[in-house]
Amino acid sequence: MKNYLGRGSDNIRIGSINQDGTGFRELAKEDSTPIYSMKPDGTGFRQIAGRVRRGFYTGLAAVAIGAAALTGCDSLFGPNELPVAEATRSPGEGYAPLSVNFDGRASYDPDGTIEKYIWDFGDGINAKDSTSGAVAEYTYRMPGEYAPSLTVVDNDGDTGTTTLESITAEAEHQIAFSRWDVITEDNRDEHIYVGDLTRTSEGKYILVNQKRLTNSTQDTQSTWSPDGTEILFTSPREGKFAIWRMNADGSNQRNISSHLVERAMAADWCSNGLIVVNYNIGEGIGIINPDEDTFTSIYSGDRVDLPGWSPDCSEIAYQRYINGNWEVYLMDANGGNQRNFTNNPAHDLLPVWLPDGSGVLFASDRNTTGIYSGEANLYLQNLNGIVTQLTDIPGREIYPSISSDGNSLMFVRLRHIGDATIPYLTPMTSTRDTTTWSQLTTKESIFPTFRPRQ
Ligand SMILES: [Ca+2]
Ligand SMILES: [Ca+2]
Ligand SMILES: [Ca+2]
Repeated sequence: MKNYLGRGSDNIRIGSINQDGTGFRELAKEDSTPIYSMKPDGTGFRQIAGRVRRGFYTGLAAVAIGAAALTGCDSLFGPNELPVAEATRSPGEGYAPLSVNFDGRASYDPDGTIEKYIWDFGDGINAKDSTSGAVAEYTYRMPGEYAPSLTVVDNDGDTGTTTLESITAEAEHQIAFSRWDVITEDNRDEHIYVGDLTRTSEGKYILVNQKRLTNSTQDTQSTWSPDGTEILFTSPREGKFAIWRMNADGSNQRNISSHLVERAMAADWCSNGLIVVNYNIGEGIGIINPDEDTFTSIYSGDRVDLPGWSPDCSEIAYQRYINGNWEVYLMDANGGNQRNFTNNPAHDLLPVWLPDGSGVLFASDRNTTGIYSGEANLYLQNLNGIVTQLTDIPGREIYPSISSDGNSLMFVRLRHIGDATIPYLTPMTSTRDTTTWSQLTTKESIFPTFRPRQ
């Protein structure tokens, strides 16, 4: 509604009317010619005759008042000047959940007052009108980039909007994993996914922004390039198992091993550019140099699996089946100096190096009823031989992965034989306190691996 001037027979009447001239509502009446101003609701009535200011033409207005009807009277008060929205946000980036403070107090209205602040936080969850006030606070739980905006409403009901500088809520952890999407008695349809970890309001990690990267069946054993921009995985999509390489967004998927070596699996990519693999389905270990497109066998003849580089690329941990049980072994990068790391009648397997190279994590059924009856726990053994049991709960905790900072341990848990394997995360400082564990998803998934952080 705008202010317009209405004309009475012998006095000046000021009121509001609709744009089409109907609905006159008197706001004030005076007997003589001075010009007055007031707020649209009729308050703040004051004489302004003789004062010339923007939108006021006292002489013209007097003529118009005396001679004209409604048309043209708009110029008496002038068109409403639009309010101006100005706002800042802080911080502009950080790990999700990211709490951000918004400040719109610099907003103003040139000819009136701001009656309302409408924040749109830009995530589609908190829609307009969800909050108002010149300042606001909002927590972004989902990792992503956001473009928040502020709309201010003035005392005439008109609006002004500004888009703030963008906000980046980064994922504290990004992971790759294999997910079983279709499970039948004869078939498991397994695909490579990536996703972000964020935290719930209770502080538990949860998997969000899941994205499926591959479409063939039996894509598994995903692992990251050292810089986190690419992913390797094992797939039999061309008939035989092979190592496949793709960008972290799933593009440019190609077989990098079949022309070099038979049936390569379980790749691990070191910062020197070399990829160690298992080949011939557990009968050897070799190294692919992807830049030179070459393969070198460094070990053959035994039942071995899951080779993994030490962080400095000088050694390889692997699991070897010997004397009726699995052991974790170490060897030099050229295959020399093979030696026991574990030496225990139980099954010791799935080795993963600590990020500082001071020890190796593995799963073992020592002190349980046995891995093939569904029991295993995670252990850490330092290079000096000291063993620490990390998990102690019924069921199998297997496929460990550790974050680049060494603070978070991810693994899958199988409660009972035949049950689903579900990924969990625990702080390394409280691996035996299951109240600190986060169940990341309810979907059956294996081989969860942290994206390396530089
Ligand atoms: Ca205004
Ligand atoms: Ca053993
Ligand atoms: Ca256990």
